[in-house]
Amino acid sequence: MKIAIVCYPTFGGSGVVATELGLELARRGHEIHFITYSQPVRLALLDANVHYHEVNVPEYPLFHYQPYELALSSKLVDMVKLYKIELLHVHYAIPHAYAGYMAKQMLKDEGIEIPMVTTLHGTDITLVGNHPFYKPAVTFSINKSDVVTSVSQSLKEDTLKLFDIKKEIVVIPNFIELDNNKIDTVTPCFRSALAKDGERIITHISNFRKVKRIPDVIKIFYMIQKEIPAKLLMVGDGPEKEKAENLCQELGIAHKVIFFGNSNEIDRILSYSDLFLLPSETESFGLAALEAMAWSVPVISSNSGGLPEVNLNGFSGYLSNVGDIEGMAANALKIVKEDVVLNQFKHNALETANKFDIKKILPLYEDLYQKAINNT
Ligand code: GMT
Repeated sequence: MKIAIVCYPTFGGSGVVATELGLELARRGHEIHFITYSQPVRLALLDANVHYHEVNVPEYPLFHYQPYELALSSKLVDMVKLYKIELLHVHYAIPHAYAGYMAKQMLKDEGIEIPMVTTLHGTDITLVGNHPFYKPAVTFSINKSDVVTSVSQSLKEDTLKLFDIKKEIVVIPNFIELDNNKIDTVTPCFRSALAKDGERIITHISNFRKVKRIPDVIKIFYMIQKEIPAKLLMVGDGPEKEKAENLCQELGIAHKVIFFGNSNEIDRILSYSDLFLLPSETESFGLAALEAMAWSVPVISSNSGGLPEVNLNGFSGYLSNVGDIEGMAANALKIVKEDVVLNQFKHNALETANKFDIKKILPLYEDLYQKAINNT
């Protein structure tokens, strides 16, 4: 199949999922065209089946806001015609489903019918899309998609609760490439650069937005390090990062916390980690938790959104109510205090991640694409 993938190219779950999906589809022989405003961070263009087309938005002084949707829909029309693309898969409803629908209409005018699959990722529904300023356009473009998927059952339920959706929503969970984990990263000398022998490594990875409850991460770690020797690795960047650094200073733990910023060394960092913290306000899926589990790292998370579908309470880690930092710290200590317990949780985390192996999930998308193309 010839498939166009539209996504956000930045660090962030939906872009990562879209990129990994496209790369695996390309490995399986499909021709993939990424169409976005810059090259997706995890995309290396070394494959004959992978193409990248940049959406350019020329600056014009009259515009206070440059019209990205217009440029994206025009680019989609041009690329569909040029490469005879058979299907559009847009990730994150805003504004991609809207631009995709416009492209479909323009193509229809020229006698070209192309199906559009829209994948809902989370904040496009629960935070941004739900805003009254966007809601009518988001509802419209979801209903006009030929196929709608969501990354968890919980997100499906939220979508049906918040929007007047007439389309069926198919749940296809996010996935992980487990084979990657064979890479030779577990080099003791690197680990010792981060933590001394006997110190546990606790990790958090996110875009440091409010929804991630970054102060909770720091406070949970504060309680952990009072009981056992430990280091906290904070990976990522975003609006809450500076406040987090200040909080570490205030609590007197700055020397035990390393802030990495955005990193391309996620696999290496996770390979050294003993525990992953994700106390988010809401999380439609929690891809970062799954990435941790794929490196045998147990997860302490909140129980909101789709997290209980990924992190199994008492098995791959523990779940607590949002904001229950005492409970999260106590659960964290239950896991990391004793080697024997930690090793059991590590084993369980990997076993749980296996359920989300890309090899199991990808055929679900292929089936869906084929049906959408056949029905067009
Ligand atoms: O909030 C983020 O981490 C970024 C956001 C995105 O779209 O890039 O993540 C959402 O999509 C991810 C991939 O499907 C999910 O794993 C995240 O849980 C979801 N974030 C939220 O729901 C807050």
